[in-house]
Amino acid sequence: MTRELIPTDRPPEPAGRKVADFRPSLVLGEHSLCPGCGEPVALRILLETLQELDLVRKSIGVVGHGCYGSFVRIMDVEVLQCLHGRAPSCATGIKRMRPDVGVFTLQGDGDMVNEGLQEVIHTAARGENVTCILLNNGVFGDTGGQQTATTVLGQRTKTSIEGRDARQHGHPIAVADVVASLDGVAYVARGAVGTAGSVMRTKKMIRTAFEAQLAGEGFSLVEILTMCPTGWFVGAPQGPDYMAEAMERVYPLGDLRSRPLRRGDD
Ligand SMILES: Cc1ncc(C[n+]2csc(CCOP(=O)(O)OP(=O)(O)O)c2C)c(N)n1
Ligand code: SF4
Ligand SMILES: [Mg+2]
Repeated sequence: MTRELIPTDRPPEPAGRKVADFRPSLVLGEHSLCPGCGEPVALRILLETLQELDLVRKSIGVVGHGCYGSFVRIMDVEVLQCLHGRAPSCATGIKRMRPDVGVFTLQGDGDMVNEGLQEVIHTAARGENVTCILLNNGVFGDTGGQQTATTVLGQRTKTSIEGRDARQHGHPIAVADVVASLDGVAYVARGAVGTAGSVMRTKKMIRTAFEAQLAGEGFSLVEILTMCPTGWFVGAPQGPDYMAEAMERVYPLGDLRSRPLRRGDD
């Protein structure tokens, strides 16, 4: 088959923007995360939201321990890193001392749902006016891909190589659903970063969570499903499909608790 070529009378223009130009302006250097990892995408939409809400110099982040910790030294926002799982308690203290700033946590599933489950539940039940961001990839990525409390049944991990089995390992904990059931909670949602559409919807969720905090409505949580091809034993290009088939079935996307309607909202 012969291909018809489109005639041109001049050499191509150089690209208006190169891939490197798309780095968010609040990221000052290189990170060390794997190709195909979903965490940098989640970080990007979080940072863009801070910029869009004019919160960059009026916010403090509390970061847990996980692969996303690679961003602590290169994110141009105020952050502190606390003990594994303890971010919601540190955020509580900061917000009570500085109610004028936006306070958020950045935690993985191992950090929030294993090491620090009681922290997030109590912080939510107290209705602390902070925003927690959970990056859920179903593994302890940073330490080699071990099973966490959110690993779905049948999922292979370094410590459940035959797949998670409910009789041996118990059932996964859907922490966002638990938190959404508590009084004192203003907004809970679950998004993902596997497709362009889900990235945009998740960014809107992050914005809604911060808006709830700025309006003083109480606790907000956004869970973000993120690809971890390294920990899932799949190639980087297969990450989004694996996530949709294995995780989104168990953790459906969408709002789990909507902000209360206020006068003039509808
Ligand atoms: C008290 C304590 N236990 C264990 C560790 C080791 N550790 C550091 S990062 C990490 C994995 C975190 O996994 P997750 O929160 O899911 O983040 P991910 O790396 O998957 O993004 C663990 C277990 C630690 N630093 N402190
Ligand atoms: S191990 Fe997983 S979570 Fe960690 S950087 Fe690699 S892909 Fe991302
Ligand atoms: Mg994890």
